[in-house]
Order: sequence, then structure tokens, then C-alpha cells
Amino acid sequence: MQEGNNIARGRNVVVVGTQWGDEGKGKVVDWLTDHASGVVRFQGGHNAGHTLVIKGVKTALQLIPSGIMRDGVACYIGNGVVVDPTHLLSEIERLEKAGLDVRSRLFISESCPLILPFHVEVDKAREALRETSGAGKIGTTGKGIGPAYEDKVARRALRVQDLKHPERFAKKLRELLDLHNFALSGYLKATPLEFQPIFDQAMKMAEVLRPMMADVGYRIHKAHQSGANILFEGAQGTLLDIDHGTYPYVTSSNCVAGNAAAGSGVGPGMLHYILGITKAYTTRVGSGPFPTELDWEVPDTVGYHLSTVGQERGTVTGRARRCGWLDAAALKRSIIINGISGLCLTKLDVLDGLTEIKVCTGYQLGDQVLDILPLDGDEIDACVPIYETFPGWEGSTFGITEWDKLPLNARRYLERVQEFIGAPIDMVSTGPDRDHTILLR
Ligand code: 2SA
Ligand code: MG
Repeated sequence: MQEGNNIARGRNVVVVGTQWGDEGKGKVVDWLTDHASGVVRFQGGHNAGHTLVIKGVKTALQLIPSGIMRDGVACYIGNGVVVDPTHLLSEIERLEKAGLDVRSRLFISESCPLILPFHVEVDKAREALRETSGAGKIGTTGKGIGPAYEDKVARRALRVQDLKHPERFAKKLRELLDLHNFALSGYLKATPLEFQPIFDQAMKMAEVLRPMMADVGYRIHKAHQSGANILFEGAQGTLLDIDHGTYPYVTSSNCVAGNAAAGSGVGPGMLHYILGITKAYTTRVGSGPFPTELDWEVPDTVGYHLSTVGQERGTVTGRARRCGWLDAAALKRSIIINGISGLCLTKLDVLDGLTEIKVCTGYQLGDQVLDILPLDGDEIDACVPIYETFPGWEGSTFGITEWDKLPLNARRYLERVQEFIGAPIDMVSTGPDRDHTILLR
């Protein structure tokens, strides 16, 4: 581990994805946890897949904050997260089997909306319907994320705190189940679910979860007041944000840094440094516009190189991720929306061996030239990228830990990206392990 980690020392850091997710946030959060005593998830659910490689051992986390891999670090699931209790318990058990102490340092906000079995059914049935009706699938993870957030916004969700009150839980569950069964047995043409198994299972889980239920915002506040540094761990990415992403091909939460406060129950003044994570190229899993996408399924092409060398598969669903060049014009939008303090560029080593490297710096849209990603999904679809081309570099950047050891062309590439987007690159990740990191501040 390098000395001189000035990003996280003495302050709270928010880590967010600046693309369509899978930028390598898990590794960076784990790396920064050296200087934090608490890690918070503030949005999304177990649709996230954060992969960590520690001493060569790979662990994939979905719902539990990446800080769980470090002894003594408190892990908070903030109110902005949708919690599937069945999944949560299986993730806890999996980590405990690997020898980690989980229950004593995991705090789950009582205000989290629950994902229940009918949310999963509705999610899947909707996707099937979109496909057969010709509307086109969103390409969701099928985890019930969207339907659970809909219930939250509609003010009818069952929340973690309801698990403590069986009668209240039963009443709310009956009403909610009726509503979803109406849709499932009607236009969604799926099988309705029964009340009793869902209720019995929830009550069984309630006993196990109860000791971990907490007033998370207040706990974080108190930890911070006693000198603890907190890390806020974003999931998915800015271009999947429900408001700012490529709507409707987005997830159902705000993935941007601004939500780190609202989604964990603290004030925005607690967010000191916003670290954006950006892959050296672009990937996207699921449907939706992607201007710099390449023919990544065709062998012997650059897209295929990115897909195979980068091992681009969904951590949760195993789906192949679509691959393309770095889109700096889209990145520019992310930097503004998140108020990025600095960037961490990841997977630089995947570009090793390419003869030339392209970066999108704008788009041709009809007779207009744009220097930033437009807001309308159809317009994004119609954008033709304008590229700057860079020469590739000889040799391997894998595992390099010092800027000066990078090939000259790699440094030139990074310097140009930095100049174009108007934000500093403060870290470069050159491999999956904690130590494969170059720190620039
Ligand atoms: P959902 O399930 O409602 O959130 O899906 C809506 C869109 O959001 C995308 N999405 C993701 N994109 C990248 N990574 C995610 N996590 C997993 C991973 C995904 C996987 O780390 O690889 O394993 O497939 C994630 N979660 C949601 C999703 O693809 C839809 O486009
Ligand atoms: Mg992921």
C-alpha cells in the first residue's frame, strides 16, 4: 500500500461511477478504506456488483458496503438503498463463511424500503412484456429494484422498520400484494403470489435482522463528530441515474454524488471530496444508447479486445457488457453533475497492446457539433462521435505504481483526457489488486 493517500486522509469521500457502472468502484473504495472507519451505501440495491481482489482472492459484493473486507470498519446501508432481506441474509452468510465478522459492524437503516418477492416477479414480467410488445427491454438485472422504488415514491412501501411490527407488516403487505397481484394476474400475464409464505418468511428474517437495524444517519453523524472519516460508496453510474442518465434506460435511483447525503441521512456539508471513477474505455450492460460502442462481439477487433482482455461480464447477471471507446464528452457531463473533485481512471492496462486509442470529444448531431452529451435519449442515439486518435504504447502497464514508470504515450493520453474534461486525474488503477494503483495527489 502506498503512503501519501491525500484523498481520504482527514475527510469524507464520495465515490461515484461516472459512466454506466462497472468502472471499478469496489476496488477504489476498498483502497480508500485504509483512511476511513465507516463505509456507506446510499442508493441502489443488490443490482450492484462490486468486485474486490485482495491478495489475489476475488470477492463480489452486491448489497453490503465494500468496507466489510477490512476488520473493524463500520458498514452502513443508508435509507436510499432498497433492501431484499432474503438476499441480504445470504450475502451475510457467504461473507461469514469466508471468515469475516459481519453482524457486529453492519448497520441497516430502518427507513430502507424492502424488496419483496412480488417486486422481482413484476420486474421480470414487465421486461417480458416490453419485449413481446416491441417496446424493447430496459435490460434490468431482474432483482425487483425498479418496482421497489416505485412503491417508495408512491408512499406505500414496506420498510425495514415494519419488520418490527408484525400486525402493521401484515396489513401493509396485504394491501401491497393485492395491488401487485392485480397487475400480475392481469396485464402482466404472470402468476400472482400468496400472502402467507411471504409473511412467514419475512417474520423469520425479521428476528435475524433486528440487531442490525439502526438509525443510520444519526450514527454516521456521531461517528463523524468523534473524528471518524466516512466513505460514501456509490453504485451503478451517473449515466444510469434516474434523472440525469439515458432515460428510460436507467436504474431507478439517483446515482450521483448529491444523493450521498439524502440517501444516508446526513447533510451535504459532510461530503468533502467527490471521487469519480472512470474506466479507460466505456462499457454498458443492458439496453440503451451508447455512442462510442464498438463491434465488441467480432473477434480480432478493438471492441473484442476490450471485452475479452477487460473480462467485461456483469458481476450479478453474468451478461456480456457492451464495449466501446472512452467518451470524454459524456464524462464532461458527469463531472459537472457530480461536482467531481478528482478522477480515478481504471483498467488502463486493458489498453496495452492497442496500436491506436480513440477518445470521443464531441458529437455530430445532424448539422450541429456538440461538445457535451445531450439530455434526450433519442438525440444521444443519433449522435455520431467525433474522435481524437492517440498512438498506443509498447509494453505493459499492468501493476505499475508510479506515474513516471508509465509509457510516455500512456501519460500523454491521460494528460489529454484530463485537459479535455477539466478535472484532475488523481489516481490511476493499473490492475485489479489494491496495490496496482498510481496516486497523483
Ligand atoms: P435495474 O436492475 O433496474 O437497476 O436495471 C436498470 C438498468 O441499470 C443497469 N444496471 C447496471 N449496470 C451496470 N452494472 C450493474 N451492476 C451489475 C454489475 C450488473 C450485472 O456490476 O455488473 O451483473 O448485470 C448494474 N445494475 C443495474 C441495468 O443493466 C439496466 O440497464
Ligand atoms: Mg459492477
